[in-house]
Amino acid sequence: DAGSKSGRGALVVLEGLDRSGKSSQCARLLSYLEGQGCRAEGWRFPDRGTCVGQMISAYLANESQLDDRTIHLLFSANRWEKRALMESKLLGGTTLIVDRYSYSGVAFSAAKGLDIQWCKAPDVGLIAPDLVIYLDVQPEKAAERGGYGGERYEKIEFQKRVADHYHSLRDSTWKVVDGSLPMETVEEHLRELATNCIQECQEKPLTNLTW
Ligand code: Z5A
Ligand code: MG
Repeated sequence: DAGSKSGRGALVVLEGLDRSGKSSQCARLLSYLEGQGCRAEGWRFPDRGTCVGQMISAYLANESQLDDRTIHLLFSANRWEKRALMESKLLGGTTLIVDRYSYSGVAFSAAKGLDIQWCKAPDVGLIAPDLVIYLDVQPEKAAERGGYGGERYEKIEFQKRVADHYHSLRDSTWKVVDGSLPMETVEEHLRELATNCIQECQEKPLTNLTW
């Protein structure tokens, strides 16, 4: 059938500091890919729609208090509860454009002072992305953008520590894009990166995250 002939879908993750433009770019990339006739879905983490996601959402809105390790494990559990569906979508030929993933999990918790190896451990065995696009924006620049300051973590000093940890997580699947460029320019870069990735990984097996 057409699905197996065209191979598996790609797992494309967008990462970056708060207000770096991830959600805007995910939406633009998704509509571009759909317009090209590519089967694609937009996902995001945290997925606030599940029971675990609702606990995370309350925590982020400062409506509940949770120990740092507890919330870390909830963020990871929120990815694990979507793993089986993620795998079947990818194998069925659907490309997933994912707004934040395990790198957010590690970078934010490590920025609070938790041990980085401890932070990585619960995500070992999740599906490894084919491409991680990091939208690089200075924390000061990001803070000038709309909507900043509402939720927990939206403080410049904290964001700087998050940026340092993101830096230490970069591997061969990462592409860094200057997120301070105009939205349309960023969008052009992402189209090219995603299109190449989707073509290249069609025949590659899925792999698991090992860090
Ligand atoms: N978190 C965690 O701790 N552990 C985990 O495992 C995970 C997450 C998965 C909520 O995430 C929090 O959870 C987050 C990390 C933590 N920390 N905080 N706070 P979230 O994904 O739900 O966060 P969000 O509320 O969706 O927003 P965001 O990610 O911070 O923003 P964004 O998606 O990167 O940016 P945007 O909404 O697309 O754009 C922001 C504004 O900038 C908007 O007004 C745009 O019009 C503008 N913008 C965007 N691009 C540009 C350019 N190129 N030029 C000028 N202006 C622009
Ligand atoms: Mg967002």
